[in-house]
Amino acid sequence: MGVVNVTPDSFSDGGQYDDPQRAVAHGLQLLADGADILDVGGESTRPGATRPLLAEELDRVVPVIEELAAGGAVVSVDTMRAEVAARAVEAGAQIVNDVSGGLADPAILDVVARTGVTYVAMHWRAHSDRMQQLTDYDDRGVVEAVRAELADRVAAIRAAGIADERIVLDPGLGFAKLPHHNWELLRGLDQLAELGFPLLVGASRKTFLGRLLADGSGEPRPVAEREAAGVALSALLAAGVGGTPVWCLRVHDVRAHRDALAVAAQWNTQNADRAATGKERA
Ligand code: PMM
Repeated sequence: MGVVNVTPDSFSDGGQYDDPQRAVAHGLQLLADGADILDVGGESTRPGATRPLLAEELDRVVPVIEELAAGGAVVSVDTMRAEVAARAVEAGAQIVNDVSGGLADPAILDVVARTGVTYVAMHWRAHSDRMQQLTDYDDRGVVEAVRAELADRVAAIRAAGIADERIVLDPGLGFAKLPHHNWELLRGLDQLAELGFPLLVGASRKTFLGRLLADGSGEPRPVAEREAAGVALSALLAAGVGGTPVWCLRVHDVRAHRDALAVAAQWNTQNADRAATGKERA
């Protein structure tokens, strides 16, 4: 999944594609680079961000989705608002990617149920101005807590009439998480997969990677210089190192992450071949 942020203020690429034509051109480039899905968003969720008005969000995403979907792309809309989801689906989006998992605007679940699109529900606790005050995961630990909170969201999603085959779950890296929480979640993906749904992971360019690569004085690595660490992580996740290959990786530099997927696929093929040969011998 390639990211098309039509925002002036996203932490990863804010302001680069906030004009619709530039956003469409970027989406087409991501497709050429090997993206299967384009995730078009008009609201920045960086820590501390203030929300755009509904009209602003619509103006940002609808024309971009219309054009990309008309060209045949599988488009996902990254929104927490029911109205934006409805208009995006009308414009051709086939997936609603809701970072709030239906908590910010519960009516979004009715839109998804009515339109029959796929729904990505991310683990979330509050809007960006407040989320980093909500990083307490008590004695259960972050993996158990996120699993339980996602299970609650699944119950609400099912109650709205959305079929299991259309639900995807996401641990929400960087959302109400401290750096070590993100690593624990990545190591615990198999426990989240036990809920029975495909997993989407968005690690690309996030702060926990910047902190991992901090310089000697503790200054995090700038956003634009975190790509290689994200690519390494994609290779591990795609190879299923944590026990569960993820269904979808949400990334900015699609070409580099595609290379990581090629490495992971080759790795897994060779392992499968060796296992088969071993069986024949046995
Ligand atoms: N992260 C961001 C935005 N949308 N959607 C999903 N499903 N998962 C994520 O981790 C996620 C998301 C924030 O990152 P950005 O500023 O790079 O878009």
